[in-house]
Amino acid sequence: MSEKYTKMWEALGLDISAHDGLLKVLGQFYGDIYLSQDKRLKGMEYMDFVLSEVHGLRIQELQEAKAAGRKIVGTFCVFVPEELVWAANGICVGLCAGAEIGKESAEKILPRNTCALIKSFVGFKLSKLCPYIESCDLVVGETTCDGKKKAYEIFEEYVPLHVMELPQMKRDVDRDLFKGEVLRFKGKIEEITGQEITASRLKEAIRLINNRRRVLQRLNKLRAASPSPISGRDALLINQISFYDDPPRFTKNIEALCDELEKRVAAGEGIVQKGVPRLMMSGCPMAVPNWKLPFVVESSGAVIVGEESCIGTRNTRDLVDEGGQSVDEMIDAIVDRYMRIDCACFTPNPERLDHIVDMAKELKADGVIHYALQFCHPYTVEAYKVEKALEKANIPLLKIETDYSMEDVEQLKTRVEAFVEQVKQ
Ligand code: BJ8
Repeated sequence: MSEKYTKMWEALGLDISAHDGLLKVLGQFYGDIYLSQDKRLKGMEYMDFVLSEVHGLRIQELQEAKAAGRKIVGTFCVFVPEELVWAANGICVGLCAGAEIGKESAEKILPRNTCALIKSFVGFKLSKLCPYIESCDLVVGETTCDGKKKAYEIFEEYVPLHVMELPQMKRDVDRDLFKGEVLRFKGKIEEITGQEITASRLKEAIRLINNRRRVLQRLNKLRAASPSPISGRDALLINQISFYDDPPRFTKNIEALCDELEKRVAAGEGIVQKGVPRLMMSGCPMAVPNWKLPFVVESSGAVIVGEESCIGTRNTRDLVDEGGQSVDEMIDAIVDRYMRIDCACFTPNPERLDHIVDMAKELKADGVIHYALQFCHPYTVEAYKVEKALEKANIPLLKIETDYSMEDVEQLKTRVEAFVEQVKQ
């Protein structure tokens, strides 16, 4: 891919030699973790292709769209209502932040005890490694955790940034605050695109994004079968790619993959034997290429059957009601849908505990692994309540705190293997 796209990357201002290094590591990592799997679905070839072109073809598509006058909007949080971007003929891309490659640069301006996700997006920008950030006409931040909130104050020196204020609670007054912020975001999007968000365009955008959520819901239902018909790694990858691929093309390809899954489930075939321990992940989002823990889990004799995470069911569980006719009604429907997100940044956050327990039961999970990035206060602190809720439901839990480095892989493996043995009994 490298030579073919070098000119484009140079034009975007990337550090070409560091970027080549990143792609090389990513390719090796992908080969070891993904291509080495047995009994993979044919439909995963599309994902392999998309990932192999992650900084190539998709970026080229974005450049072509920009040349045709469309605007690119990058986000870091599932709280940003992307429907508004698509309704203004913009393109929304989730900026990934799942690698530690720019960590040293990030630590020059951020404290070392900042979570890996924040260091990653700052590091990618400072090290000139991410063609997505460089393609963005606008980056959207949000006041979720303190780490992100304060990092955006610095980040705005480097990118055109719009920060949405998000509530911390879910009272009527908080909904009003969020609605005000959604309207302010709508205004910003209309300003940068020069396009008015009309009722018909917004309706279409709501359907577009709902359809992508629907197909991921279908995938989640199918993978709940026993034996599990798809590896957790592959399902995570599909969720990760959903953040930056073209929505209609993605939806079409995942429908085809689900058709294949359906046949597998009907035939009683699995990616693993029946009886292999089924584990559910819960916690912080795992952005591309953060595949460390899923790989450790699935090479320790277990299979992952679901992710209670923003790169997982938190982003796909709820649809925007499609019944609204006017822009006002549709904005209300968007606000209602997004206010149901149960991020640990909320206080109190009992919905998340219920979701975890319900999901673990529905998936017939033998145990839950709570995954938190080091220094992430919302999730590490909330893990206490998660533990109590699962204890009450008699579901075993393993709490993991880690980052993006490979240094703790052996230690993680030992702990996960012991947990797998425990849930087998
Ligand atoms: S809605 S989970 S995507 S904020 S891991 S940066 S919380 S210190 S990512 Fe998130 Fe939106 Fe919530 Fe989802 Fe802070 Fe924690 Fe780091 Fe985090």
